[in-house]
Amino acid sequence: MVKQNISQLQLVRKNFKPVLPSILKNGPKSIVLKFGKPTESISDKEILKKIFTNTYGMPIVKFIKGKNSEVVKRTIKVGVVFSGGPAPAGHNVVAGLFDALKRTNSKNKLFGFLDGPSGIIENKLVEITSSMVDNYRNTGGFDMIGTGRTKIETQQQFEQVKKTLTESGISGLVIVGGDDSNTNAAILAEYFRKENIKITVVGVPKTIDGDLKNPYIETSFGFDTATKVYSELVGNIAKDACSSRKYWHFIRLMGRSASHIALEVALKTHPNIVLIAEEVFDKKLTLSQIVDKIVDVIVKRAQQNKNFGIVLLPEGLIEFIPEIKELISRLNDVLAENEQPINSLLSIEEKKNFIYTKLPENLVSLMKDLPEDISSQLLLDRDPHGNVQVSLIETEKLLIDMVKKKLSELKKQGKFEGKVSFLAHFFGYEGRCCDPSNFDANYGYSLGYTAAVLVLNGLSGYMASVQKLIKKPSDWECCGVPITMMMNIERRKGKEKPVIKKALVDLNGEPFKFLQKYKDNWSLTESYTFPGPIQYFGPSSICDMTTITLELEHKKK
Ligand code: FBP
Repeated sequence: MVKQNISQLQLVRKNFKPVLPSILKNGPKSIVLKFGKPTESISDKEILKKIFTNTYGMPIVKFIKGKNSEVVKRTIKVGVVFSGGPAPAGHNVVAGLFDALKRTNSKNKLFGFLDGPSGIIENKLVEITSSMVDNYRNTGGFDMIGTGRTKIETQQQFEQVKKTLTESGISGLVIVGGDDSNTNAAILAEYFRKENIKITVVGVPKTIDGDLKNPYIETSFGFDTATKVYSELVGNIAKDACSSRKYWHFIRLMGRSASHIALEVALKTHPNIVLIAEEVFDKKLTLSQIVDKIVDVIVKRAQQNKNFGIVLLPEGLIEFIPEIKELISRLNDVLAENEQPINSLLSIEEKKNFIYTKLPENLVSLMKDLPEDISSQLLLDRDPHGNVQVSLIETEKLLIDMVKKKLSELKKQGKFEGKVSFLAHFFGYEGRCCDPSNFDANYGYSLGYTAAVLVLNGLSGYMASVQKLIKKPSDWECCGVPITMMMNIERRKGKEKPVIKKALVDLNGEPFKFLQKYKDNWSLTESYTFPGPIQYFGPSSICDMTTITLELEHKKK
């Protein structure tokens, strides 16, 4: 745990009181549950039914007003853990959880597992006190208890988790994480049911990437704040580009698989070019076709004497370019199947040569054609969930490299005359720990409160859900959604695994359609907008607004 030094802004901001949805206002004692019909997973129903024999098909649980004396009767110890990358408002989730538990019974206790899921395995926990919570209200980061990416998957790890929780008398566990971590929550819930152990596991949807969403999870907390931070930075760069008129800025934005961040930032800032990975995949665009498209805009702008511009790309783009997707997928299998021999080789050259012997010829030559840095970055360790660490792959530099080559070819052919300079940027870590926007502060706090209601009522294998998010927070609705409903089977680390399906950018959805309508106009003009920093004080129209994505997605509902 890191000691928190408080800035002037945070001192004032500490007093911000998140607005609760009216259903939560009188606390868990005043909420009764309404159970819906049995549910189904989105696909692979039969396989998932067999894996989740005890928790598959549970109903959605709505919160309605009423007296619930059951939750008051017993005292309960609950553990909370952050899992995966930080996202703004994590501390408000803990605050909401803490306040709801204490309000129900002042003897209820909340414990924080340190440094992510490994804290549960290694039995590292602290009791969360009111002074601790007060210190972190409305602040960014996960530093109150830390986070990590350990995946709880082996039988031994399950047993260690059981030991930690049962020995400390913890009967509720709240996992604050993205799709992989919430998948873990569902697996743990099933394990405890199977073992007949009364421990309730509940998930909270977190990730700046915005890809944990579905009809019940309208957005994950953190997406709003992070995209506001990136939009401010992109707007500032656009202003610089208009002022000095001499650089093309290639800006890679976080978003490991889905391009929601790039799309939202584009809607907020109107860059000349934004690459949406899902569109690239859908249109089966090759790397060189993508480069041609960028070059086309650069050449046209140069003809207008505009040798500057803004290109946005999601970090996940690299995985969606069909030929590279195939390469990564084969590499994943080769790396998983040959862990030992590859680890025993010392130099990257030796590793590459070994891997070439395991790949088909076309992929070997593709890999050899990539710049050295990029092909080496493709071999970096996968995260514990088997994902390529795209935040470490410098796709913006790859594109700049290829664009430069293409422009010099055009120059040689006498088809291009301009002088173009390029700058590469990556915005990711800059946005994950910002103090939450009003939206995220309210949303995170409400999710924490909702998770407490689920835990107090013993609803294991559920994810906290707060809906109707484009309304004012007092009108938001709360419920519990069975995690198995969001699952399907996917190939991970060379094996078929049950996982929550990631929500990619919907090419028929309103946000993408909106982009399509304006992007040609943005490419040749300077239509940039400059969103400026997040505002915490001032008119509600500026301080409380949420994402354009959420507004467009819900405008027709
Ligand atoms: P989560 O899915 O865990 O929320 O993490 C999102 C993210 O910020 C991605 O955008 C990024 O690729 C990744 O984390 C970086 O991971 P790390 O923190 O391990 O470098």
